[in-house]
Amino acid sequence: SQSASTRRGALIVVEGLDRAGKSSQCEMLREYLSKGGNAVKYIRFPDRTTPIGQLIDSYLRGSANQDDHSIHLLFSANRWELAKSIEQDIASGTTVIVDRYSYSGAVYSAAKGNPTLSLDWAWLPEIGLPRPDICLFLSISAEEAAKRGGYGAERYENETMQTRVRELFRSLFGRQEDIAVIDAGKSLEEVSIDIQSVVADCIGRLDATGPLRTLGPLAK
Ligand code: ADP
Ligand code: 2DT
Ligand code: MG
Repeated sequence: SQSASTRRGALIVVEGLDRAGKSSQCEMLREYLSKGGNAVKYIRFPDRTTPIGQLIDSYLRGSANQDDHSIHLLFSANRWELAKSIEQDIASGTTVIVDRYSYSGAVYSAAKGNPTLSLDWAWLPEIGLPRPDICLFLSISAEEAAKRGGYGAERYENETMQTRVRELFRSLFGRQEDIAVIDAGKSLEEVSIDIQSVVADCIGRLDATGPLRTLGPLAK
């Protein structure tokens, strides 16, 4: 059980396109916070280890096909199945760093151009999930990303998808709060320092923020 004086952890999400540097920065942030004496966990979505995650993994690798809506709901279910454990960690004082979240969820599905899978439809199953205290969007140009290597073999790792995803991230982030756009075209260390300052600020405001909130509908 939790004592009344336990300060809750922060929910920090890192988002961005392929090769923006999300996983590198999550690891650097984990180390920075941990050295600062914070209890910290680093998780990622999709979590491919659960039964739902294994279906997602097969889909992403191309060894299984799924209806666009069905796979979308599985990605969301994969967050819902971990929601309780995230809430418990936060309540017990652990800061949770999340590599991709609902934002990728809505944007990648909507980028397919399926006429019955709009960004607004895609957002609905995310409503009620733990709401990030801050979402760091690692923004990088297509040119800079290309310098970091070619596309992998997974579904979505192609120019057409990435271009649509970039545009949809922009429109989604115009309709959500607590988004910090980070210039991810700088060096690993420079990006890390920019992230640290935004995160320190977010953690400093936690008492004023109050308890962990839930994701709400998209603004018009
Ligand atoms: P993501 O998780 O967003 O796909 P990664 O962190 O895996 O990105 O980084 C993709 C590649 O780009 C890796 O080879 C990584 O070392 C490199 N990289 C990441 N950040 C930078 C940076 N700021 N400058 C140069 N290379 C980077
Ligand atoms: P990585 O494991 O390399 O990050 O790629 N995706 C992710 C979705 O389509 N919906 C989601 O909800 C999430 C979290 C983005 C995972 C790929 O899966 C996509 C790239
Ligand atoms: Mg990654």
